[in-house]
Amino acid sequence: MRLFLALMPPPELRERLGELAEIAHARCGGRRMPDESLHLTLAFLGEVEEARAAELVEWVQGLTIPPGEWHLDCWGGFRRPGIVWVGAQAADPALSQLQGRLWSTLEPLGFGTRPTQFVPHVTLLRRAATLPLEYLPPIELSWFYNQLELIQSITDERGARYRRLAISQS
Ligand code: 2AM
Repeated sequence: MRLFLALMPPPELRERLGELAEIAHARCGGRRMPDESLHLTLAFLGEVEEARAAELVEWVQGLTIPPGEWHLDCWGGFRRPGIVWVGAQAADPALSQLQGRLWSTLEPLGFGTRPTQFVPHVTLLRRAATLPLEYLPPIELSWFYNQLELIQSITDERGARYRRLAISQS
């Protein structure tokens, strides 16, 4: 099964991100991420066997993460897959530390490979036709988090949908 670790936005922020996705979609086209799928990926694990996924569930359920606040203040794009995202201009030391700490456990256990770069972002659109990011409105949002989730990505003919397998301690 295809798994990743992510922060899920609290309801009010999810709604706000959904509105931004709507605005971006009107400008850029492409496929808008459904509100319920909006997230910040901390670690993409790829395909994991079911037995090993059970280990991850147990690990995540016992995990406590330091609470934090992430400030979102910019639009961004990954040109090739036409991804439009929102994120932060400045690096966020707390998020980088959290991501690093997760990979320090995951990598030795053989769960995927630590990426060379970590650009925290929330994908709002995929396969956008154009990326006229300069025409999109300014962003000033705060994301308070204190838990992370282990998510399964299930792909069918309608695209990918996400299922929570585990959540860390609050
Ligand atoms: P994205 O938001 O930039 O597309 C579930 O698929 C999550 O894992 C998505 O948030 C996606 O990031 C990320 N993801 C998917 N495939 C990936 C890959 N090969 N490497 C790193 N992250 C990936």
